[in-house]
Amino acid sequence: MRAFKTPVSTFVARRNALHATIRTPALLAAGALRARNYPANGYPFRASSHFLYLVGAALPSAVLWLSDGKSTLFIEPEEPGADLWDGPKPSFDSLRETLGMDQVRDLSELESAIEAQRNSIATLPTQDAASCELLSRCLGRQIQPGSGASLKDGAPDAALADAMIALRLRHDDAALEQLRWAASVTAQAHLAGMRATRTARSETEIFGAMMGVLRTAGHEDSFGPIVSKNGEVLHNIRHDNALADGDLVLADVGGETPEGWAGDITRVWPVSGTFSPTQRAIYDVVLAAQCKAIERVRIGVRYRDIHETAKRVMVQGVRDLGIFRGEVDGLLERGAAAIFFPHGIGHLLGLDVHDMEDLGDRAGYAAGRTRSKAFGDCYLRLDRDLEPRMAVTIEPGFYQVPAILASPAYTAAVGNDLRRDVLAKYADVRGIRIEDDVVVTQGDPEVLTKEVPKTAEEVEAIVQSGR
Ligand SMILES: [Mn+2]
Repeated sequence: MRAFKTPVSTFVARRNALHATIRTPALLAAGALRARNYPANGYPFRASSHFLYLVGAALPSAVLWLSDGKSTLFIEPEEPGADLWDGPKPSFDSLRETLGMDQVRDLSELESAIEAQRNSIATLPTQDAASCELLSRCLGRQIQPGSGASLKDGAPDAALADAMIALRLRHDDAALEQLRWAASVTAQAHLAGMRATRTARSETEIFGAMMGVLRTAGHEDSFGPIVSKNGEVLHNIRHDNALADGDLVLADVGGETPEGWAGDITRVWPVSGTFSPTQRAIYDVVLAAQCKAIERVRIGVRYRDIHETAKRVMVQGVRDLGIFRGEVDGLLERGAAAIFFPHGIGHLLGLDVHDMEDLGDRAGYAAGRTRSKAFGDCYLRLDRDLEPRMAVTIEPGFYQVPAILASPAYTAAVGNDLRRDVLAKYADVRGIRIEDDVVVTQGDPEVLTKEVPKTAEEVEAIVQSGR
């Protein structure tokens, strides 16, 4: 498969766009290597997404300094003897050229180089303690690993965060090319997972087939892969169950390009190659909600309204199966949707699988909008009016979560209009979710992940073809 590389001119253009909007100097850390079981055996390095967006290279411990329209990269110098283990590193001069920087300097010079501006520098925290310590020392204030909680309106850090969000919300051409590539490789992984199923005796064999496709394309995974027959455990990252005919497999897996851009697809398929009638009935309800929601991904549409559309289609469909009784409007008002669909319809997608979630809800929620307090809706990660070139996921689901079904807090308002006798017939449906990656365009939504089919017949045919 073809590989895609973003030209250095794009990174220069992104930095220039940021220079043009920020009024204070900015310091952005790539993040540091983290030890696994002893210092010399580290976790694979994944640089901060803000750094990757602006620099395009994963350089452990590097720091990008933006001031007076100039971009300077501070990096760790080569340790004597490191060539033996790690091979030679590029020189400062060659890095300056390949990354289009104004300067590349030794990290040990950072503190003195920025000292005069120390009190006016904005930053965004990374996720590791060592980098936050470095930033704290350089800036003379406490920087803690990021969750967005520390961003206060009006402060320089919040202004920098808003400037990054303004850039990263609408993807440039190179970013869209990366997202299409991530989506395509991710789609191939799902097809491989489906084809591996008939001969697989456990979840881990399907997981391995999917990871093989990602790794062969040079991609990492963009989040902890979910490949499970227990699809009702939403972020279940174990893959050690044996599989049997009658089970459904839920795979929520995404690739990440070498530059860091994410794919994110969920599909559900039957281990036997054929959905049972009850599985098929629920599958078609989720699919109807997903297709209807994708159709609404258009400029100016409020993402929360797409969430509401999906809830309505789900409740209508579940009611038509006899699991709910009563009018759809009344059921929705009483919180019926969250009993089986207790999460949001999706999220922003970009360099992070939940793009810019390190900034809290600042990226996902438009100014003046806040999370709902209602169960289910409180997990909606995005509430903006859609703009061209935004990438979002659309991923409704149906789950039978015992803790939800047993809790009056979630079910009392619906009461006997939840027909538990009818629901009992659907015991072979634990969790079904269908997820695609979608870009907002001037016209019809661009479904990046359409290479992997999703009608029940198509999915069955692919699983059966793997026998
Ligand atoms: Mn997702």
